[in-house]
Amino acid sequence: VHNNKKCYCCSFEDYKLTTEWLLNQTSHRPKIAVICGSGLGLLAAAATDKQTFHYQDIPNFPVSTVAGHEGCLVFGTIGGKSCVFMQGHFHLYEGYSLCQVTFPVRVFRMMGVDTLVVTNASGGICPDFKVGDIMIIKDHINLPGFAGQHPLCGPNDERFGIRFPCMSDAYCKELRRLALDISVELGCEGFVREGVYCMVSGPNFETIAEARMLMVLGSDSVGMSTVPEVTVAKHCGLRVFGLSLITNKVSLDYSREEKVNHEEVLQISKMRAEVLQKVVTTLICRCSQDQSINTH
Ligand SMILES: *[C@@H]1O[C@H](CO)[C@@H](O)[C@H](O)[C@H]1NC(C)=O
Ligand SMILES: CC(=O)N[C@H]1CO[C@H](CO)[C@@H](O)[C@@H]1O
Repeated sequence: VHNNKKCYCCSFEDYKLTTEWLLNQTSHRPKIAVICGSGLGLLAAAATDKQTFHYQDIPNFPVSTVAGHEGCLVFGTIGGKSCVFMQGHFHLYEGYSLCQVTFPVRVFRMMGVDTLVVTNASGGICPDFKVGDIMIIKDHINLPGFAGQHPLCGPNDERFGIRFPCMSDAYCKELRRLALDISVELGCEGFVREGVYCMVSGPNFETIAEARMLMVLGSDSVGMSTVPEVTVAKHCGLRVFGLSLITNKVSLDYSREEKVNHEEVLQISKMRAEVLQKVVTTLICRCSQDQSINTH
């Protein structure tokens, strides 16, 4: 019974009700949805004509339990494009089911969104990465998924997508290229990288042995979120673009006493978070809404 609930807690009607409710409350008809990672709330600040909904007021929406993590859905316009921003998202380690974690993604799809932008913070595993680097997510490793913690477990609802979705092109190549072009124009290509994001459930950080394993598996960075949302987005046909801010270096070496200057780390993260937000807003302004770019 427990397993059933975990895998199949939201029906099509649940998503539909939430979608209808939101469309009734706002005249925005967003094509782009942005999941704002921690410290990246400014993404929504760049928008005009804003309309904000607290998660607790939206029917069926999961509510953030963490104190000081207020959740809001913000509708707004950037560069003439209607967008919706999620400020505050849900993690497996907080005890949410994967169905709750990914609930907003299907609602976005039903509202008419065609592009999902995910942003987050992660720990750098690739030895070349430095704190403050911005990683364009090229691909991911769904480690919890390997162990059956997968958002698409359970009966498949064909109205959202097919039973066995392809994941080999989860992160849109055109948008990745556009982001690289934008980073050159903004003069920040020196700290913009591309890499593979690996998801772990958390909440503890990796042991050294685990971190070494993740490196051997081909991970460039590690974090505790994002992959379930991307998986569900790809399943229902959304185009996905992801950026991850490297906020720390994962320890890979027993002999090294990492002396981290936390002050410095916080400062550089804050500075680079602003650059990341600039890249995303420019990308939103520039990206083509033509779905045909997605069909190769
Ligand atoms: C949306 O508005 C329509 C028309 O006013 C109403 O019939 C419907 O019940 C509303 N739906 C929700 C979920 O609020
Ligand atoms: C670091 C990481 O992997 N995940 C972060 C993603 O963003 C949320 C907040 O939006 C943080 O709480 C997570 O720690």
